[in-house]
Amino acid sequence: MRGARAWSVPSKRRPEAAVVRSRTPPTLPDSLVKVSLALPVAIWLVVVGCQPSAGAAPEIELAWSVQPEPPRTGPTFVALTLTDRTTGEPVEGAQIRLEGTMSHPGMKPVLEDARQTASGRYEASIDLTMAGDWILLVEATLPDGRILQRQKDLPGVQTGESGI
Ligand SMILES: [Cu+2]
Repeated sequence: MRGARAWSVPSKRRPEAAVVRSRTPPTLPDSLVKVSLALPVAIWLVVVGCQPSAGAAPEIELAWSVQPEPPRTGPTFVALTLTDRTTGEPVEGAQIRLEGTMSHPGMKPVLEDARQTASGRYEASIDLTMAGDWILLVEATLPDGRILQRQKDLPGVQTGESGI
């Protein structure tokens, strides 16, 4: 008899505990749930939103274009200009590195250095090795040592003439 009782106690408790657990989330006020979800998102937006300008030379304007437009797989010409917004002067002597990458795992990024071809003008050729959505990252080390980073999306790159 004792053995039977010992067995019956846990088997009786278990369903109760399960019911209590399943009831707990809906008893939270809806507004509280919304706040608890919205707050981390808001903090993340502030942190991420601040990143590009923090130490990234916000007064330096980077303009760039790619050829062909729209871009296709194969060699892609990238022209960049750096301008100081406060003076309107071109920024000479920057070291610019381009990184082409895609959002899927296992993708090897393509790295290229740009060379200065005129005052504040830089050029590079980057090989877009696959069709799909590319992201071009530009990292420019300015003459004063600050590092400027910008990103350009190249979505939907189509297969070019070389048929890659
Ligand atoms: Cu890829």
